[in-house]
Amino acid sequence: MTRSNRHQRPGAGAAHPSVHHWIVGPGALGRMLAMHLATAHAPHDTVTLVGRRAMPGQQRLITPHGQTLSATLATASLESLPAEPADVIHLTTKAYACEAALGAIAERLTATTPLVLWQNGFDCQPRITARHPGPVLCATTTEGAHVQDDSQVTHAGHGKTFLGDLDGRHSALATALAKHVNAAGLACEAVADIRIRLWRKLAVNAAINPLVAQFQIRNGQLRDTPYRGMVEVVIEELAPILASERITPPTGTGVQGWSELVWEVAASTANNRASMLQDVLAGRPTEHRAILGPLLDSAQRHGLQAPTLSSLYARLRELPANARI
Ligand code: KPL
Repeated sequence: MTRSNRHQRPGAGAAHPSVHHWIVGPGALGRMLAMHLATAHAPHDTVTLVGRRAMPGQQRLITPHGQTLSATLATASLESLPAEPADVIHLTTKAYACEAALGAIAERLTATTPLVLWQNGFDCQPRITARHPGPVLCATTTEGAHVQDDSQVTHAGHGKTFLGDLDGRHSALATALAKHVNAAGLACEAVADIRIRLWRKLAVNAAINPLVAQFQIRNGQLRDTPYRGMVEVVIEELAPILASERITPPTGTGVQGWSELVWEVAASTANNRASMLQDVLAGRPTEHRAILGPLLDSAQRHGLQAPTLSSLYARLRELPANARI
């Protein structure tokens, strides 16, 4: 891996600035991103992978074509942060761990350090955008990855990443950073409507994740009886809440538009174990607060009924760590 001393904030003017990325959160997404940025041929970005504990530097990525990519990454822990400052910090933790991770690196943030939030849902993103003095970008991705062990991650399938900021002030930075992610081999586009895109993914996650976690089934099985009807009930509750947030489905309108999107994702990820199911099976906390919380808060603000979403939320909240549903 080439290390350049021409570190520069992306979007700061140079034709091909080399950027030092800190990736905080060495789960499947974080390590998949780190491996791509570290092994890309151009630009010669550098990467440090930061976790609660330092991960092994020698990492492997199994590509969607079954090849094994190996690289030695710089790694660090939250207790012993990298000496070299970050040009950009990617937070790739689970949604519920994001703000604690940010707190742990607070002393190393400057008023201009760009943050990229890769979390599911729509919970920490507006709070961090309001609080961090520097630019905050949000990312939403359909890249599929899962952890094998501390040294190996499988990149199950290529998807697409969208990047943008919630207050519309950092589009040049989003465009510059999208170039780095593209150059690293991950399709990425800077967009002006990231809020809509985050909510759309939240809608899909809300319709799929709690049910597959509860019944311990793969996404595609939701198309079968009796699960299909349960998904449709969730979609009927989601649609008016999303409309009250002025979030439209990508095609069609209302219940029919959201239904099309959800069934399209259930079909294209039919063989997947959704992230929430993986969390439940591994005894980890789930992202129910980030995914269902904003919908329930919005329903309450707008006087809408959401009994099914409330009971899915309550069931996931009650789940003790290390217990299965
Ligand atoms: O994003 C996902 C997840 O697992 O969290 C879906 C779209 C449900 C794919 O599995």
